[in-house]
Amino acid sequence: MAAFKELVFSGVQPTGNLHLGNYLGAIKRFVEMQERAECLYCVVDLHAITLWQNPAELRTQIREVTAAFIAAGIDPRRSIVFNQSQVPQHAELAWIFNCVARLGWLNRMTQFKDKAGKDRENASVGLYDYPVLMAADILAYRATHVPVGEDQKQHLELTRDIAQKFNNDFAESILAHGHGEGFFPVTEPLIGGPAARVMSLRDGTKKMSKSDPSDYSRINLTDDADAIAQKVRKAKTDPEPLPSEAAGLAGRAEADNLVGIFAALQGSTREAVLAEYGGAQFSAFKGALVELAVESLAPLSAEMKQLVADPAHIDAILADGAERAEAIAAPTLDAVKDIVGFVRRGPTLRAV
Ligand code: AQP
Repeated sequence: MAAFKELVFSGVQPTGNLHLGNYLGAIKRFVEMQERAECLYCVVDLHAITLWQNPAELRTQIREVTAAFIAAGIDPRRSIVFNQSQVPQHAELAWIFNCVARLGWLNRMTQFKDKAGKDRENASVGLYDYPVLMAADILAYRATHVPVGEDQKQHLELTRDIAQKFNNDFAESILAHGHGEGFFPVTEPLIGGPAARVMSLRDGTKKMSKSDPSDYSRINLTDDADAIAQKVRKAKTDPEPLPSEAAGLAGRAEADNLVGIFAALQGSTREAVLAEYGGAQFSAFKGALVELAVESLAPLSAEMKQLVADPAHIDAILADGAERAEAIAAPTLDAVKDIVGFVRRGPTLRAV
């Protein structure tokens, strides 16, 4: 396999209020990755429309997610921040990958089953094809690392399968075009930390999610101190005090979740949190959690507010990012077209 330059790609859908799960499982880790490699962070609006979106709200939400990226600490001069629909290579590569991916692979995707629910026949074709577009997002940049929450693990396995099948199916052509062995990297998922799967505050067995009908199930990045305090105080718990060691969280989903959130906000581990709060009642622990969450989220939400008040500035960040993203993706697509056997556009009749 050829050596690939370390490059990070990840995306967030502009489909509603961003919550603590999106922040701790993904965006906070995006910021950390900037120290390590070249990073592309994408507002995946093509993914968003796999479920119907109100057009005016979609535009607002694209700008809000961009603002959240910047407010969280992503530097748009250092990292490439853009929205997917401005870079046509995503959709173009997705089509080619549609012809590489197998139906059987997509039939196994649990997110489609969850989101389509019982009304499968009525789901959009895009929702079914979502993981193929995600593979195109990542591989258009030949990204080597993808930081995501645990819910995206299966989709990343599919990305790896698509990369490997493309490399195998076109092995001779890849070599003939001088690309060495393996045109696409087999991307590494970066899933981990204490908040890889933040759970609902109302039910420790369900993922914290934008689409949960109860606003009390999640902490939104734009919630003020009062809302955060109310939601944490109402969060479901059990009657036992906190254990002193992480093993004692087994079978206590809600306690495990709150301790994981605390650890991720603090940049520590469950063990470190329990070393301090082991034996404490939830009333005391929740008080400390509210304080930590407000202290972490208040500056973020204040900066988000400021940024969204200037949409022209956000649009300029996105335009700049799209230009830089396309400069990487366009040569990849040209090479893919050569490898697949397409005739690329040359001089016109007038010129020959
Ligand atoms: N609960 C979570 N815990 C940890 N990470 C999470 N992510 C999402 N929920 C959690 C991660 O956030 C990134 C962006 O997610 P997304 O908006 O692209 O898609 P999603 O997973 O569909 O997000 P939601 O909020 O849960 O929306 P719905 O309600 O539509 O299902 C990804 O890296 C994701 O792993």
